[in-house]
Amino acid sequence: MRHEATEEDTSRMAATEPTKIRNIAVAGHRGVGKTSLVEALLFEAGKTNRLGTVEQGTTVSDWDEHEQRRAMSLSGSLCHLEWKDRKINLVDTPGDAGFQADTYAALRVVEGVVVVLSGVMGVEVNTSRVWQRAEEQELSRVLFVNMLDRERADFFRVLEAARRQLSDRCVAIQLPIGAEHELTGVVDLLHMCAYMDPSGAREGGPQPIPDSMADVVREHREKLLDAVVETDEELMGRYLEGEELDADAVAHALKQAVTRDELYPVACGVATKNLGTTALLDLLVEGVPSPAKKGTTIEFGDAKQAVFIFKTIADPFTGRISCFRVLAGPVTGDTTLVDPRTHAKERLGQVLLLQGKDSEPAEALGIGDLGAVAKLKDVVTGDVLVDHEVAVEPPHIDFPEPVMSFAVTPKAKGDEEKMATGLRRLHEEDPTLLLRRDPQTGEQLLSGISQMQVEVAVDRLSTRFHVEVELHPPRVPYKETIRKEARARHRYKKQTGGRGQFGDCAIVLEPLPAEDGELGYEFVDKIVGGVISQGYRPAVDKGIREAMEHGELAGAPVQGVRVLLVDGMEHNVDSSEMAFKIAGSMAFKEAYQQADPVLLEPIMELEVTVPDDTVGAVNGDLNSRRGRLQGMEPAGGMTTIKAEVPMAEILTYSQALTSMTGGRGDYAMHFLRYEEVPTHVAQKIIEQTKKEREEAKV
Ligand SMILES: Nc1nc2c(ncn2[C@@H]2O[C@H](COP(=O)(O)OP(=O)(O)OP(=O)(O)O)[C@@H](O)[C@H]2O)c(=O)[nH]1
Ligand SMILES: [Mg+2]
Repeated sequence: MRHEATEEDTSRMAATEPTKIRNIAVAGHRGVGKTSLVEALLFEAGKTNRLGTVEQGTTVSDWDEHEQRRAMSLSGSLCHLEWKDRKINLVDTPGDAGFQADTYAALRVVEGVVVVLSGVMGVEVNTSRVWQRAEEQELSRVLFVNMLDRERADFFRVLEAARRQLSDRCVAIQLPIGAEHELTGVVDLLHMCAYMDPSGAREGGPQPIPDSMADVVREHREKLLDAVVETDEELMGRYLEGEELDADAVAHALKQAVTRDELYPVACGVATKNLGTTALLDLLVEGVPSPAKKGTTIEFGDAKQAVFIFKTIADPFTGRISCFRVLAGPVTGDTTLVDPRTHAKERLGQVLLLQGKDSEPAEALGIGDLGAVAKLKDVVTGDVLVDHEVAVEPPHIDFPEPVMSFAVTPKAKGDEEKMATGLRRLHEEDPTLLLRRDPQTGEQLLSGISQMQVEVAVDRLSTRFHVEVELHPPRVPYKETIRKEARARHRYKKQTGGRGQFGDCAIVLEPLPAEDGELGYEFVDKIVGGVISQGYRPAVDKGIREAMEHGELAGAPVQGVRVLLVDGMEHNVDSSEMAFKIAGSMAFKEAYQQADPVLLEPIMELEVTVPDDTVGAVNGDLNSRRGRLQGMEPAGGMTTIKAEVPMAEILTYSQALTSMTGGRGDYAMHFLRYEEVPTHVAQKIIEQTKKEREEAKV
């Protein structure tokens, strides 16, 4: 259910009315000019006095030092501007696959998305992903074909690609005048005017459309009108009667169509020259719904005040900053809300408006508005805060799963706690960055979506938390199991003076088939006639479990075993739990050797998306990594390859993929099942373990 704002909600405070707000995420593939576009929009609207650049690290939204060093966005950035009496909140999102957590969270708090495309590359992997997400959230979308000044840029080719690959309801609302280095301006097909290239200055206001454009403008204006009137019966009637439709009437119908996701207008320009921003801003105001029109799907029960936290910035000095959307309000400073997740009261000291890293205090924020607040106690991204406790289900933000892990160690001994604290703070900022201890290997594992994401975390640990750490490939969590039945009997006996030790047990090992893909363990007590008394039998089980923690082949845990305790003997003075535990453990080790033990390894399902011309190389490489091809799906110049690959072979896949595809490849993987390691590979692992054990002994 979408909650719609009513007038009464907003009349109490000097907050911006929901009808006058536009919440827009700027999203798309990596490096298509999203940050540059946000910079240009802020500049055109008079929020800044100069057009910053990504190269020089002077943009409003890439304010973080690591973003500036890498010349790319690493997290979402909240900005706002005023245009034609409307407040436009912009969330600049990162395009890199490793940093999509913020992008996905941002899509929960906006009504509209400006999907930015490169005029050269067109629809790319992350363009489609973002599109898909926006589709799921039923968000209104506007496309912006950027970089039209670049060599080989072609607006019409990209328009066709978008119509083919994203939706056939994409329709041009602007056209470029000229192309590549001869691009001189853009035409606004809605208001039938032109804007000439301001070369980085403010745009100079509407101009007449050059005569040379007459034919192509007529053709595309007709397509636009056809598309718009098709969604509006009344307008269709007037149009068919030959009436000249004015821009307001068309804009009104367009907004309705964009609101209902029936049309996706395609705008264009050059972000770094500030070309196309006036027409785009007009379109955001006139063509994209406000929170009053579209509202939110996030639940807040009957709360009179409610906010949804969509982003957390962790700073060691200023503390935690939480960005939120007002669900019910207005919300002012000095308000106390409650977090139903923790039941804790959270006091909102000062409500802030963010402009990249800068903030200014706001008196009140109304329904639908986006803002921030500092120093909340236990709030995490995804929480809903309300004025009184209501049972609400916090929205599920379907963050991507971490796919790669690195073992992480501090360079200086004793820095373990500092490292863990820093990583916990970074996890608050980016929920897809996880630190956990591998129960099997004991290593601290830092997991994320891409290697770069993990490396950025390491850089941030150094600059923000002053801990230097090292990354290592993690150990593969091997397992061991048995292939056949075996039996053994062990008598543990020490009877030299005083009270001795005596435990004796006979066991049978059997392979235990996996249940739902999980290998288990079962202990079956088959003792008859009480040859071992009841009290000692669990000790045998315990001894066996301990022995199974480190199998004899490669020290990996043993699973998939059923143990039958079939016989034994006890001594009425010398028997003890300890003696039976040792006997159980020894009997297991003896039987295990004869039960045809094998090594198991995790198999991952891998999905690699690469440019068509690299498919051969990528497949060949997967083959050499013991990969098994499951299928290939080409779409729009890219092919998605599905394969099953042993985890051990893709621990360092990202470097290989980058070099094979020139950085244009992308992959994701998840755990599938355990499989037996082929003998020749297993042999090497077993020998390696042996060597390590011997070295450890010396
Ligand atoms: N020629 C040209 N270059 C552009 C244009 N827009 C952006 N660039 C350049 O392209 C590069 C990437 O621009 P960004 O604005 O960082 O792109 P982004 O989409 O924000 O990138 P990520 O946030 O890392 O995904 C920078 O070097 C920009 O200067 C454009 O319209 N024309
Ligand atoms: Mg960016």
